[in-house]
Amino acid sequence: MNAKNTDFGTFAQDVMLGLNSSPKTLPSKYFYDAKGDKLFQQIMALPEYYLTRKEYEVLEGQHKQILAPILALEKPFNLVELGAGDGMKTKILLRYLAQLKVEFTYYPVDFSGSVLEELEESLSSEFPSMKVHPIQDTYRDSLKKQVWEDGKPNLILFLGANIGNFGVDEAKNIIDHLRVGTKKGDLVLIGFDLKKDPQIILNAYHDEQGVTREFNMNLLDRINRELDADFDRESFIHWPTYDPVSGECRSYLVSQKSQEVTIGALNQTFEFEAFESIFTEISKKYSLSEISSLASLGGFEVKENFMDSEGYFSDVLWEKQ
Ligand code: AVI
Repeated sequence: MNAKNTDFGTFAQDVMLGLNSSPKTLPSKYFYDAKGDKLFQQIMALPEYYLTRKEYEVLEGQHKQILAPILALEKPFNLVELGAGDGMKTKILLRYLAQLKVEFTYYPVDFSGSVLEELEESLSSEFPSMKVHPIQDTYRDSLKKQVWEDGKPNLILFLGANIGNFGVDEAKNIIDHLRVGTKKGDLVLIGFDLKKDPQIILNAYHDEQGVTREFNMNLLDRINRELDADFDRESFIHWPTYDPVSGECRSYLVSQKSQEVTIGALNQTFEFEAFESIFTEISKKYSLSEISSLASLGGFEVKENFMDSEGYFSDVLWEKQ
């Protein structure tokens, strides 16, 4: 995940806004501090958390077909990745491209400078001659600036079901940025977690070992640590829900009693009624028809849905019209 935000002022302000809202809410981007990053690594290896394994299966089994349209142009191109993270999945594509000795420049975009530094290091040891141009920015601002745009064809990657962590309107807004940030013929590959048996989805966010619970609770720990607060994490429960109509998996932290929490850095005390909740994360699951509507909204045509053998996950390839 790339949405780290360690700016103290912004964090404090977002916590203040979220806990003063009704219902209370906290942005999920703040899950990802050093501890949250480690917990997310553990989540990706959980038996219940199928998303990462399924996307690997897609990329490992179908990378040749995924890259065929950009390779068919027989021209140097740009490979732009929004939210590059550790680049583990992308390396499947990079290895194949390196093997073919085609000319391209890789533009990994990530909000975290340290993530980009680590990625650059690991890329230069595995692919010493690859042209890599890291961009430290948000998805949206990078699409506005398009520093990669030089008239060459672009393949833009947005993997990992990260789009699911945005609400419907925000996801549409990102697609709109993709519309503005691409030209005719450009390709976009987006990872979507698909609607499926609701129990399978719910289990992915309610694992037996309790790692996802820790991940959610880490938000309270982080507020305690960084904003001098006194959340008693034992008095909150991790409560994931899944609505099969909207496809929204939503996670909450529910206060088991009426209590007050003081946040020193905000100089404010927040009241919780018994069983009042804090909404912490959305993880939207999509149907194929919802995905094609999003594509047309951005002026794209679906070229192909690359799915795993069980149809749990899809990396969809869109072409700008
Ligand atoms: C990063 N993102 C796609 C994960 C997801 O599945 O929504 C984050 C996550 N939250 C709980 N478990 C994993």
